[in-house]
Amino acid sequence: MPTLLIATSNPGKMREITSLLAGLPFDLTTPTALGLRLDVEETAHTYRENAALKAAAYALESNLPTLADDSGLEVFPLNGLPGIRSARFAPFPNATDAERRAYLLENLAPHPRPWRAQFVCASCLALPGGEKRYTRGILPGEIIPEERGGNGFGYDPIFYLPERGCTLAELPEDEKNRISHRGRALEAMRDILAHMLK
Ligand code: ITT
Repeated sequence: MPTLLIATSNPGKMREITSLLAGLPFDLTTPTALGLRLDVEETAHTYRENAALKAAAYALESNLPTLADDSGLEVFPLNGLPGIRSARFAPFPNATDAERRAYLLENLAPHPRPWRAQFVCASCLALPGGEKRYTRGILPGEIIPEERGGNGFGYDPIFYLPERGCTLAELPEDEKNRISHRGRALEAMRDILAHMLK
C-alpha cells in the first residue's frame, strides 16, 4: 500500500484525520514516526497557502505524498480573529488550549452576545514532484462563555452548535467528524486521494 504522510504535530488533529481517512488503501504515517521535525513557518495570509507550505515542505523532505491542514476559528465580533493565528492567539508563548480559550473569552467579554463564529479548514495534498490539490470546509456556530464537554481539542468546549444544543466537545468524535470543517474538507479529499495515490 502507498504511504501517506500526515504533516501535523497536533495530536487532536491527527486523531481526527486518522479516523476520517479510515478505509482508504494507504498506510498513514507521521513526522514523528519518521523522525522528521521541520520548523515550517506559517507565513502566508490564507489557510490554503499555509496548508500548502506545511504539505510541500514535508513532501520534499520525506519524498512521500503529504497531507496537511491549516485551520482556525473566526469570531465575527472580533472581525474574524483569531483566524489563521488561532494556534498562536494567546497572552504568552506556549499557552495551553485552556489558556487560549480563556484569552478569547476575555477579548469577547465587552461584546454583546450571540458571539457568532465559524471554524475553517483548508486541506492540501502535496506530491513530492510539486503537484498540489486543495479542499476546504466550514462549520458555523457560536462561542459561549462557559466550557462544556471533554471531547475534541482546542476551542471545542466553547464552540456551540445552536441547532444541536451542545458544544463540539460534547459530541462523540465520529459525530464531530461528520459535520466539522475538517470532516468536510477531508470528505472531499478522500476522492482526490483515491485517484492520485493509486
Ligand atoms: P499543525 O500546524 O502542526 O497541524 P496546529 O495546531 O499549529 O498544528 P494550525 O496552525 O492549523 O494547527 O492551527 C489551528 C488551531 O485552530 C488549533 O491549534 C486550534 O487551536 C484551532 N482549531 C482548529 N481546528 C479545531 C477544531 O476542530 N477544534 C478546536 N480547535 C480547532
